[in-house]
Amino acid sequence: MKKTLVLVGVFLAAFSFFLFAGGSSEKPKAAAKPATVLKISNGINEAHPTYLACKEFEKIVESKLPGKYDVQVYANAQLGDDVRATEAVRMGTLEMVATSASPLTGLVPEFNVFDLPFIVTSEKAADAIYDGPIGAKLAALLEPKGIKLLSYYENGFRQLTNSVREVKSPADLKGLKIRTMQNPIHLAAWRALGANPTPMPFSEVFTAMQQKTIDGQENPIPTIYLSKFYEVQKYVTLTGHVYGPHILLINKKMFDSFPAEDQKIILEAAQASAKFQRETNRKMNRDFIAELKKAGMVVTELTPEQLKAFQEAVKPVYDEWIPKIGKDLVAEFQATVAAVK
Ligand code: TK8
Repeated sequence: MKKTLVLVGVFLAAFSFFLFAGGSSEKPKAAAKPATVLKISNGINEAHPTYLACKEFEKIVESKLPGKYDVQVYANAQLGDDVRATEAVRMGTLEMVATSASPLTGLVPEFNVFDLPFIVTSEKAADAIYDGPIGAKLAALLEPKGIKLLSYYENGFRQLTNSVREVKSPADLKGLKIRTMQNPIHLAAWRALGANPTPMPFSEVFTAMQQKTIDGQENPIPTIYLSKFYEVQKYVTLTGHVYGPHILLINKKMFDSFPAEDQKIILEAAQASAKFQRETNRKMNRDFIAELKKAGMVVTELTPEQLKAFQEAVKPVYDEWIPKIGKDLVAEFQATVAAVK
């Protein structure tokens, strides 16, 4: 009986508190600070590992810092393609972007090192670059530009696709109009190979191939498959000519304004999402070759001799670009790759 009374009392007290405090129409005096919105721009669709990893980042940040951050991931270049979204992050009109590094080399020319054809030879070598001193050095170069690099995702080995003919040698490229990223080395390399390259933001590529304003493009297998390029392209050649990173960036001034403990959690979340991203991308990279064949594409593997013809043809690109990127950086990069083999 006594117990029941106590319970009723507690209940009434709670109820009246709710009526007079919670239920009052007046605003509470100390309103909770609204969550800081972190929008992340993505250039590819919701099925791509980079988008999935950004969602992973969202999940970790929001569960470890409840109510403090509201991470929102946008796909399909809704917030701008790589160049525009990165510029927005730099200006502080957008918080974050997951972008290819290649279109940003106007900002930090050293990032061009990734674009030297055939410089990265394996996924393991890529990890050694990303997670070692070179990855850190390149990240530091973005900071004076107002950008903080949170982690290295991967885009992966880029492969050539086209709708005209099977490509087994540079001679087969003659006259083919190939879309490239907005990057000078990519343009130079495809010119050296005999193709007719044209730069274009990723978001315009599918339509350009459909309307045949371009014959082909080059991107990693997961992107080719998930963007349904097989609907408008017949041939894929496993050139693996460039291994590109996707980098997760945030406006530096904003990041610096966060409390130290939040910064730590955000960085850890970025690292954890990168691990997930690379694993997912690598699995898709293996699995989707069969899917492309099923979808009707002709997949051409090059023999070592055939590949050599491509490597020889792009040598002049190295001669021209090593001085611009920095001899020491290129040498350190190559030594890191060689040490992994
Ligand atoms: C997506 C791009 C894409 C890249 C390209 O925003 O542009 O071809 O490979 O992944 O970053």
